Amino acid sequence: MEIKAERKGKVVRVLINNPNPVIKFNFKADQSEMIPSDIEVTKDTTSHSINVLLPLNTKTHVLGLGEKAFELDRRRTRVTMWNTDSYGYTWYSDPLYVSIPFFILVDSSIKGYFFNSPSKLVFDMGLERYDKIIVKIPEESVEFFVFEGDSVQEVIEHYVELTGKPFELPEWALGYQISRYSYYPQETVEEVVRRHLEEDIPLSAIYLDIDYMEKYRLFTWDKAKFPSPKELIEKLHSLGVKVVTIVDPCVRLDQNYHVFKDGLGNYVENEDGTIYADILWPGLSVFPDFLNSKTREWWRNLVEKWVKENNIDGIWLDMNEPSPLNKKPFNPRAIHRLDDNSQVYHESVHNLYSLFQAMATKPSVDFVLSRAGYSGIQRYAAIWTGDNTTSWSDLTLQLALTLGLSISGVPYVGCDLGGFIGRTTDYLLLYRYFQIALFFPIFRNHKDKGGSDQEIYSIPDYWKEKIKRVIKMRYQFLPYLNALARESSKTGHPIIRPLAYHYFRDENAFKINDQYMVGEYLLYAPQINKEGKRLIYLPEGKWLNWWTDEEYEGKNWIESDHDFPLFLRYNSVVPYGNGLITLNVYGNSGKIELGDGTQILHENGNVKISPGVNKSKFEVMRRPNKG
Ligand code: NBV
Repeated sequence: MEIKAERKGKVVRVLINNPNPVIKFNFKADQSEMIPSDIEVTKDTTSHSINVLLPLNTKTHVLGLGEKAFELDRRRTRVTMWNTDSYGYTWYSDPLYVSIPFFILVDSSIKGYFFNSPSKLVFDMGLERYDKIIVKIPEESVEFFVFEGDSVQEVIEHYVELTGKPFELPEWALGYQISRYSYYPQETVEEVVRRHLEEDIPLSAIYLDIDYMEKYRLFTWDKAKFPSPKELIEKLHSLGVKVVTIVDPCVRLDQNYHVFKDGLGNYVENEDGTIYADILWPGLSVFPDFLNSKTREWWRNLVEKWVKENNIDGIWLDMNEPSPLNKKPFNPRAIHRLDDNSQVYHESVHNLYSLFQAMATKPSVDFVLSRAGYSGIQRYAAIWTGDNTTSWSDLTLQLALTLGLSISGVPYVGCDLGGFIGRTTDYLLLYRYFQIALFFPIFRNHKDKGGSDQEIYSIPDYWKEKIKRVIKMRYQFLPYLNALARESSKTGHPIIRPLAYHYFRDENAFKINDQYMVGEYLLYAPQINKEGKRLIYLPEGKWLNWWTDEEYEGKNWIESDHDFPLFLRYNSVVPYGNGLITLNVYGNSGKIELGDGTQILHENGNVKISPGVNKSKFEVMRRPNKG
């Protein structure tokens, strides 16, 4: 076995044998490097696989690994990277839709590890061997990267530097979005939007699920249901509402269907050179080979035409694990043709399919929401956590999933508010979904076909008013969320963050899965149980109750039955409000760059706004505000 290492700055690349990864991230080493002494590599000659072992001592914490239905500290878990359609998943279901083979070890030092392989990797974080992490790679060669840093944030910065900066999230994508499998016909879509607006429920976007298509053929309208889509979209736009259409990766195999015919030569094949076909919504379907740049160009054009012709604002990528129907796996021996004309089996690149699909889609549209992904997906798409089930245990699971993705380089994340699967009249639970997600970057209500209505206008007015209040509250925080989205696209810093992201020297922080930081200035501890009462951990430093201005000394536990337990960190500045922006300042320092680039500097108690900006848009509020 041959092992080499090379370095650039704080990033080391380790090469075992002769890796030739399909996705090549831009890394130019400028010096050779010793093999890190804590890394052990073993080889299994019978299964042609490699194991990479790292020490796991009693104090080591493990963060990252993306969308995993486990506690945020991944110690004592064993997870597999294999993008999977996981309808109805629950706590500890594995794998789910997204694979991010990147984790961060925190003990006396802080290091990130990224295994650039889209095949079925297994990460055993101290189950098989109490004192070891074992990464199992079903291949004879692999490259992995080690990122050094003085903080968790710095390690994530290096990882994002390598795998790509997040795209610029349009501001509207932070607003309230609604969806249903499926709204139709056209008049109903309009009515759903109007009902929201009539009830004074802010709304930024509506999603059209698969029933808008003619027999589920991509890039078509079912003219019976949607006789004049352009007019519909124009009307929705005039109401201030954007439109996102779903697109699946399946092209109906049909000689009379123009997309199928035009795309010949661009589909995944069988070993014998025939086109690989399987059953999906449109019946027998074929799959674009997104790993090939010619196919991506063909697809990019299709999306561009679709978006331009109809004035569509966003594309929603579903089933892109990729997943044929009925839990049937995508043929592992299907063939992808790469740009250099070499061929690879699907099983060795499975986890890359959605990344390349998103890469082919994003250049034609401002916003992409994807179900599946691999490292780098942040450059092209936001992620939602797929088909969750309406239940109390799902609340904490959604916190773990969105925070797990956030700390793995994927900042734009959300879940189906209310839960996708299931019927319920438990409106308290629906309310709790909105409460936990108050600051989730993607804030979208979505429901399955068999589920009960969960549009806010359709529920008893007591709950309607309460949820409306949450949505309106979110809109007050949009200047802050928008500033954080901007920060994400420049640095990869997540918008919502587990406590351990900032407080990695605090043992408690690693065990808290149901509180999160919003940027570095706000700490939120959503109510997650029926009683609406909970314990909250405040890390070191001083904190201020956002609502009452009460101050607390950190490294302390407090109890709260407030509906939105929210705390402002000492030394901060938080912009708030959706007209006049109130700059909430606490302590002596802090800075923030707003969505439009305005710089706000809080220094020695003074607040400076970057020159040339109309100051009358802002007011300064010193906290605590004693009157
Ligand atoms: O397109 C229908 C659904 C969609 O609503 C959901 O969000 C996806 O996760 N889709 C899955 C396909 C089948 C669901 C049963």
